[in-house]
Amino acid sequence: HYRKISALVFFILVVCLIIVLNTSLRKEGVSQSEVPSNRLYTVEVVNEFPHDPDAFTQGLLYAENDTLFESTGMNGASSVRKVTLQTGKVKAIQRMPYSDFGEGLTLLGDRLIQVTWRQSTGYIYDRHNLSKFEKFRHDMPDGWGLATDGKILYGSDGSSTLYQIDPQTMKVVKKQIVNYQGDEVHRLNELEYVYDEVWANVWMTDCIARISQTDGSVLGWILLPNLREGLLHNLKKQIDVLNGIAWDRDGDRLFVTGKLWPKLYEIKLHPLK
Ligand code: DDQ
Ligand code: CA
Repeated sequence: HYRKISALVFFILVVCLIIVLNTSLRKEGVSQSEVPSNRLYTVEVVNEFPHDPDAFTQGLLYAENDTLFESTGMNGASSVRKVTLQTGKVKAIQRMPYSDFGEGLTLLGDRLIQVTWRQSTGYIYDRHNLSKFEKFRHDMPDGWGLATDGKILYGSDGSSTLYQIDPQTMKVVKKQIVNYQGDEVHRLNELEYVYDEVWANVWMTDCIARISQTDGSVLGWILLPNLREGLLHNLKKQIDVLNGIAWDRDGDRLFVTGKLWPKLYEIKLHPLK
């Protein structure tokens, strides 16, 4: 009799254990799918400002006091410039020689660092008067985007690789393959370090990828086709692709523009439901 009861108790215990395990596993499954990863965002334009329609924007960043720094491309039209946000007026400019095609730009301390297209070279300028400090070589195969978290430089070269570069030696110290749910994301272009993530324009798309700097995975996509389409609607002139992300960390303001776009936009993100 005693044996029968203990067998019954054992049986009930096992059933309880199975139920508990089962529900906790299922819970884990549910909460996993509720994690807001791989999210899509649309944008709301909260402000628009004039932008030089002849600027083939390749690098953009916000410094302070409503001042932006911008790098422009095309041989013969490449430059580094200091721009007033509200008016789009160029306050200072350093033109580049015809042989140089300006690309990514970032600011580290007083050093404004720019890479060039197809030459594995770059320049460092004084942020105050844009005078040239030095020319350097880096070991990315090509120069497209540049950004910084204040310590390390992040670089792109048009492939799916996100480079981490030591700002003292300009040597690549780490490489990550940027991927969205396991698939490589190619053509990474202009970069910005935002909210401890690396944001990248994907060349020839109206999308910005929000990349985890820890593992290179894409955490979300910002969809902005309405900006270029809106511009095209009202314009007679040709414009090129969306390119250029700047973040005002103190004011938490986000700015985007494009190559040859007559406007620069301040945007807010909204998760796509
Ligand atoms: N990039 O921004 C994708 C890195 C470069 C875009 C260049 C497009 C214009 C090509 C003009 C060729 C003149 C040498
Ligand atoms: Ca940028």
